[in-house]
Amino acid sequence: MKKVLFVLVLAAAFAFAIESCPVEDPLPGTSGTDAVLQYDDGTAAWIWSGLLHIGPWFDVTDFDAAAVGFDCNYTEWWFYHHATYPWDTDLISGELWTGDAVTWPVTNLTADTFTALHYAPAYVLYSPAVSTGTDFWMIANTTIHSTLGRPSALYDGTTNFTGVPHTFYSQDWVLWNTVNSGGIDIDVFFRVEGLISTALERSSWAAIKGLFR
Ligand SMILES: [Ca+2]
Repeated sequence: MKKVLFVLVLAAAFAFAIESCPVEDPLPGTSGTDAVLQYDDGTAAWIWSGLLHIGPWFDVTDFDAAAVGFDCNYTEWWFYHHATYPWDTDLISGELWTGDAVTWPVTNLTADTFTALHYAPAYVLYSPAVSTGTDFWMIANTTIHSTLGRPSALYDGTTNFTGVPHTFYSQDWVLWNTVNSGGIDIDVFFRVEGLISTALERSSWAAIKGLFR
């Protein structure tokens, strides 16, 4: 009986643990094409486990100062199965939400269950594309399929090119924290691909519509 109790207590403690460890076999740089937006630097450095909602807040004007909108064709998600943090599932909910780092995620745009892969990209394709606006969240929600905050996502080991943190996590959907390894706010390997619309494109289109009206 004592042994059973001990196992139960251990399991309960484990379920709420947030843990992280370095990647043992870092990939070389894998920066994306022009159409792929990413805050991570392409060099895998950390694995974090036990996070319930994780994701980057995308501000498309970080990538094109003239951006006025974004139509997302697909999202790209990287996970890592580390022996120290075995997965209880490889299923996860990949979600897009409106919002920024002031409002946090506000309105759900899409949610799709997909299968996470070990140290390889998993893709969620959108047809039609999802119009996100210039500020939006890409969130991995582990609460639907896991009781351990898994699968564990992959992170780099650096701040990003914007100078402000873009990857945050929340355990209660209210308080959001940066993912901080060794005093550095790092970036999750979650990326989006899509079409950036710019003010110029919109005004050109208006002019064309005017011409042929
Ligand atoms: Ca980084």
